[in-house]
Order: sequence, then C-alpha cells, then structure tokens
Amino acid sequence: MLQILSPSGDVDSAGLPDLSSERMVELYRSMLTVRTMDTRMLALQRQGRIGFYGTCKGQEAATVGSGAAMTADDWVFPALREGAVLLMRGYPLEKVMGQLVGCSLDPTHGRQMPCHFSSREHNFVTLSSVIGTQISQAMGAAWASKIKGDGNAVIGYMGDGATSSTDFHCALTFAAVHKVPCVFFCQNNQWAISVPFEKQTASDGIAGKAPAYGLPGVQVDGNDVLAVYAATKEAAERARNGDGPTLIEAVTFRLEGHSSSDDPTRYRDEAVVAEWRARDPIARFRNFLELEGLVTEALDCDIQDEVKASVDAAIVVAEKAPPPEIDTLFTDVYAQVPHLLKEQRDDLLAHEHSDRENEGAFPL
Ligand SMILES: Cc1ncc(C[n+]2csc(CCOP(=O)(O)OP(=O)(O)O)c2C)c(N)n1
Repeated sequence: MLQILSPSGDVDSAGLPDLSSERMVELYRSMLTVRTMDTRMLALQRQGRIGFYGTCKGQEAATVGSGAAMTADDWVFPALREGAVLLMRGYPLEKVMGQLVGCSLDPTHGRQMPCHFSSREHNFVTLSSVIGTQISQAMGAAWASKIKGDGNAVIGYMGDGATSSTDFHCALTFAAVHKVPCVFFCQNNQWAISVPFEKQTASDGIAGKAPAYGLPGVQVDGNDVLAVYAATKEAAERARNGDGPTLIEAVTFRLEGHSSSDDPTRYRDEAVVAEWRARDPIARFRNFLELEGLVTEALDCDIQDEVKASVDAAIVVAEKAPPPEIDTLFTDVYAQVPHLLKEQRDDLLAHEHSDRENEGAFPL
C-alpha cells in the first residue's frame, strides 16, 4: 500500500509529490472546508433546514488528494462524498449551499436530492443515486475524449459497495479493451451502508481485481493526502499519455453514518470506529505541515476561523434566497413543451397570480 505520510505526519521526503508550500496549505484548507461543511450540514439536517446529507468525514484525504491531482479540463464523475472536488474547482460555496437548501441559487432548481451537485462549466457531472452508474458514465466520457483527441482524462468515483455492481465490471472491461483515459477511484471506506467490506467481497482488496480486467491497480493509504495525490497524478498522466485506465483503491473509513438517514451504531463496533478516528487524515496532514514549518498554530486558527466564517456566510445567503421560480417546474425537459404541460403551466401561473392579488384580502 502506497503511503508517504506516517500516521504521525513524518515523511520520507524522497517520496514527496511535487507540490508548492502554498498548494499544500490549500489542500489543508479544502480538507477543513469539507469537514466544517459536514458538521454544519448534519446539524442543519437535524434542525429540518435541509432534507438529506452524506458526509465525507474521515475520507477528506482521499477526496481532496484525488481531486487536486486532476486538471480543470478533466471530467469528474463523483459518487456521494466528493462534493469538495467541485469546490476545489472554484465553484461558489453559496451555490453548493443553494443546492442543499433547494433555493433559487441552485442551478438544478431544487429538483435534485441534496448533495447531487453538478456544473457543466466545471466539468463536474451530477452523481446518480443509483450505485455504480457513474463508473460506466466515466468510462464513456473517457472514451469520447479519446475519440475526440482532446487530451483530457476522466475520474470516476465509487465506494466499495459499487464494485459489486454490473457497472464496475462493464466499465473496467470496456476501459481496458479500448484503453480509455480514465482513472477509476474507489473509496474503500469499509462499509456500504450496513454491509461490511468482508461481506462485499472475499478478495483482500479492490485494487487486486484490476489485473484481471487488464489494467493496473494501485492500493493507497486513503488517509494520506499526499499519497492519494501522488497515485492519482500518476494515473491521470498515464491516461493522458495514451497508456489507458488505472484503478485506484483508497483504503479509508467512513467516520459518520452512511447519510443523515442512517444510525451506524446499530451495526458496527464503536471500538473499530475509535481506531479509525485516531487515524484522522486532517490531523495527520496538519502534523506534517507543522513539522515542515508550513502551518503554525496561529495560522491554523486563522484558517479554521476563515473556513467557518465562509461556510456560515454561505448558509445565510442560501437560506435568505427565494425558492426557485415556479415555472422552472416545466423547463429543461422538453425543447418544445407539449401542449398539455403548457396548459398546466398556464393554469398554475394564473392561479399563483390570483393568489398574489388576493394576498392581504382576507385578513386573519
Ligand atoms: C443500484 C442500487 N442499489 C442499492 C442502492 C441503495 N444504496 C444507496 S447507497 C448504498 C451503499 C453504497 O455503498 P458504497 O458504494 O460503498 O459507497 P459509500 O456510501 O460507502 O460511499 C446502497 C446499497 C442504490 N442506491 N442503488
């Protein structure tokens, strides 16, 4: 298993990836941003202010390290826990919050479940809730890139549970046969809701499955952001050089429930969770940055305060924004809206209009 940072943050500097000090601090900031979002969003969900949320907690190194290794032109096909990659591409926090709240700031007009972010401008395609679908979609996009010769690579994310889907088999088969520029990134967080990894597969890992499909498999310590970055960077370069796909398995752990609808204490041993909590990817990277003199205690406090302030400000903006315009119920599906739908839209708009006119006419 590829590892660059020891659990205490010491490093074999020969293996350090080529990242400037500023960039490393940026990665740290991104990891803190997703952790802060997770804490705030779970609280908002409990207060009934958003409907649903799936955290990345414990998997920040795998998400941020892999996202950072791809270029802005590369396409991203995320699963549930990779929203941070969109933020790292410069997507505004207010729009992320807008999607979670389902207000007018949400480019998908409140039609998607929370956490299903997308932005064409940022080459970030929405996840499908249907597990595994994005693996074959990523393969297809990579194949298109190859045919067009645009020199881009694609990253397709999945959890360990998704590796039991038909899409995994189809996507890896096609990808290797057609040598497409795709990085398949499996976040092996040990659980697929309540199914533990040992019930998911009798194999001793996911990376080991790759050679059977005819592509290289790399197992990386998913709680080591620098190792994840290095492995993904190498795979993306292979893809761009025409050397075909790679399967990366990031070995990590989901510290929270599967989603805000799940209670993991009902099916897993708290002692094991505590062991993984002690391997926190953010603490490990912070130790490294402190040992290298890149982050001091004061700077760390400043970064944490800035991150919290920007997340809180985005919540305020999204919650103050009005709901999506009502006629968006009828847009974006048909190029030419069928007459029955047009009638329904007109009725609804007329009804809404008369409601507004009558506002205040019946004082309570
Ligand atoms: C095809 C399909 N089957 C079942 C589900 C229900 N489901 C939602 S998430 C999930 C587990 C996913 O686990 P994994 O792929 O390991 O990703 P993780 O959530 O752990 O990141 C399941 C079974 C689904 N959404 N789609």
